[in-house]
Amino acid sequence: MPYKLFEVDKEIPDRKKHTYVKDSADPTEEIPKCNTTTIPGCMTERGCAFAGVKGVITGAVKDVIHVVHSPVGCTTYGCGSKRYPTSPDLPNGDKVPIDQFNLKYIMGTDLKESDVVFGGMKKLRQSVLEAAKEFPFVNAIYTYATCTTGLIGDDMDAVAKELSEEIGKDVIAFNAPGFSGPTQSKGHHVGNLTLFNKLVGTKEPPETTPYDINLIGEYNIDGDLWVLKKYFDEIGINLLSKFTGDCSHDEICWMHRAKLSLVRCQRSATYIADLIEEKYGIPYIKVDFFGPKYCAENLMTVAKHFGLEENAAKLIKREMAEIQPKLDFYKEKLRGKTVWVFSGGPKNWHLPEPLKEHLGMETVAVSTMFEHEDGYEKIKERVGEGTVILDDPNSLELEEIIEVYKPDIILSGIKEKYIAHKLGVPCVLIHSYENGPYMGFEGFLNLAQDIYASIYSPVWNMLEFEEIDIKEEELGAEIEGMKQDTEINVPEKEKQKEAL
Ligand code: CFM
Repeated sequence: MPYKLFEVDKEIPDRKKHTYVKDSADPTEEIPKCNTTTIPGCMTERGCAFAGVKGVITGAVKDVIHVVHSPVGCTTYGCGSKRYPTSPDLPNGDKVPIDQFNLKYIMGTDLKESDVVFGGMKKLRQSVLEAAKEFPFVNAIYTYATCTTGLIGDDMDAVAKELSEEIGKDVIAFNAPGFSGPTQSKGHHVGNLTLFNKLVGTKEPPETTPYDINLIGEYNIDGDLWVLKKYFDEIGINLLSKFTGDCSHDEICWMHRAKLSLVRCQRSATYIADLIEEKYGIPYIKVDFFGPKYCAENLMTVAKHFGLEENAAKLIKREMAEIQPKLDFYKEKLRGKTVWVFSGGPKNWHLPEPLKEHLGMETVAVSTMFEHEDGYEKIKERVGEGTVILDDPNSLELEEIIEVYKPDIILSGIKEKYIAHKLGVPCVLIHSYENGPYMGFEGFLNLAQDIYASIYSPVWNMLEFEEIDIKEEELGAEIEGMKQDTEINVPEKEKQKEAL
């Protein structure tokens, strides 16, 4: 049967529709149920819609200050960002004076109870003015709605419009309160729409060439974008705008002047490519630079668009010759090793084929936090028979996958890493990377090296797992004890309340 219910999900049978096992004999077009609210009771790994805007789309822009309109918790949470480094250089020759400013600074309105009762717009105004004063070099101020302000109903657009005129810089409001969608994916969408509606077409680039492109949905994780930039520079293609890795505010404003858009992360950023095509007639190509084969094919496709295929051929030949001996070494060591890939979405269809083709590794399971139907179709196409494809896994399922499928390694994020380690399984981070970049020719070699180093680390042979055989009666006694504790504590709490 293509759908599978995990042992741990016996009490929540609704989870069955979210787990599909690839079976080519299955005549249906089925894929896991996805892009819907997490089933109550599941300890999900997902983020919220606000995280989707600030943590993914806008957090990489290097010359803006972010003001989160929230009680302080969301601001602190909003501090955590992807590992997207930036260079200080701006298109007009200026430099951002604080190194990695986008990773280091965030501001918040610090809402209190009275703001919730009487409205928070005054505080937003005050905070934006303070931000402008504190960081005079920024070229724009981005503000964010959160659950609290979404519920109060503060008109952030009105405040932003008024302040843009007052400060003389773009002040933009992103209206994606945490609850506004089932996952961070909703925030990606809102981020795209807001940037398109408010910025694209509002400024002109200092100069243009016939080889200008928008590189969309590339966030420069651990330097990925810089690898691609090096390739495009050599081929003769100019990155007019980057959306949004190592990007400046102004670049977004002149995205309408490119000759072609490339969409790298197709989950988080196809929206803006569609809108730019519709309004300005700029075509776009969906691209994949993970793994040498896809990287070569896609560089060639882009180069052909501009009649620069000779340059691309030269680059591909040289790069392949350089990495091949090392790839052969890793393939020798990693052939037949099994892997479970767990990312937000796209990396689940980017990675299984290159891992198989270039390293001989078998993907036994893939899971995503927020992928949509189109992504699951790509995943289904690119994984082998019997691979488990899982939507929005809960923590207990993660453990069951490890115990049942016994992958040799897990490629995932930080939340899963230590579950894996506790179960004696190595893990390489593929969201923020270990020793990236992981994209392009040399990037794939870095990934191979990290996988090799993790699997072959001597530490796994030093672990000793003690079999703990908990008898049912003992477990019963333990639960009884816990119940008693709660019972004892209840009247205590009541007493405390009365005392108040
Ligand atoms: Fe796109 Fe990304 Fe991803 Fe993503 Fe992400 Fe990411 Fe990811 Mo983590 S933008 S959807 S929201 S490729 S942070 S760099 S790794 S979950 S698969």
